[in-house]
Amino acid sequence: LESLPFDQIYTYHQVDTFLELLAAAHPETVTLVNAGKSFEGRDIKYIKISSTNFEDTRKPIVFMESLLHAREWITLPATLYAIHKLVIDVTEQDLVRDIDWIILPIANPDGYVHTHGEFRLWRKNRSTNYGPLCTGVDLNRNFDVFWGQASSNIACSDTFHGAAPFSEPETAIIKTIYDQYSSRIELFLDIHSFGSMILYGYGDGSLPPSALMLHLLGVQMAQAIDAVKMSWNPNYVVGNVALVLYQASGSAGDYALAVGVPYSYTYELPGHRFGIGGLGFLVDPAFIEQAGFETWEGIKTGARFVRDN
Ligand code: ING
Ligand code: ZN
Repeated sequence: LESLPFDQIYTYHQVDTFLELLAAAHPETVTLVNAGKSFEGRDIKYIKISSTNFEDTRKPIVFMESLLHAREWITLPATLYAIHKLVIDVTEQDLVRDIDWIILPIANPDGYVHTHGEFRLWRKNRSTNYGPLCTGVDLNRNFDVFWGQASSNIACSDTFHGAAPFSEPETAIIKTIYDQYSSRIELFLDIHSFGSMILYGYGDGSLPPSALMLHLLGVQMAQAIDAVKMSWNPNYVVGNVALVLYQASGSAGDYALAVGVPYSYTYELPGHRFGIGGLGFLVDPAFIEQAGFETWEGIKTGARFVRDN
């Protein structure tokens, strides 16, 4: 299991085992970090990929994360594909030599486990701190940026923002990554689905001073993906999240911008080819490897851009 076939969706435990074996087999480049526990007590682990065994502060860090939303299954193999290309089948040496990578494949393990069997379309975490009736906080509304302004204060809502910024262990863990590395993180990619979009902040529709550059790199990443995408999928749409999609506060992507990460994007990978409505979250096994392959084109483009600029 040190290398994964790309035609299936892996469980939390399979991914956990994969990461352990990967780190053991590649001690010179991969460090596995157990960053803390989810609400239900599962380990939240990320890997750091680096060609040096010390913190080379001259190197940029690319930080990417997936499954902040439990039902967005296609995002996991896309992230595992990137890990595969950075550790196992390294065809682009420069990406490992010049850049350090922090990759968190399962940001919301409790929610993800819940989608296997219990409730396939679950989105939030599994916090039971908000009364007996409704479970879960939308982790992509729980970050400390415009918190509570464009999200729900109703626990039953799918966009419930929680009691306070970083009230949830899953988001607090991501915050600690920023606290540790924010000055070196040049690119943050939060991988979601679905919609074939590359979105940037802010979620209230206001534009950061870097908006033109954010858009420029967004378009370059989108073009790289579109060049190899399935013909039946639409071209990626690039833009400010509130203008392209809807207003949203407290997101991971906005938080990255707010703490000074210059390039921060939320990818919305393509939905199921025949899925309408919520069925867009379902995964076509025939598309899994393609999703990884095409998304990797966007990731590479972003990584090289922040290295070279
Ligand atoms: N979409 C994102 C969501 O959290 C988003 C859209 C992107 C919101 C960036 C805020 C910032 O609702 C999905 N599919 O989760
Ligand atoms: Zn999402």
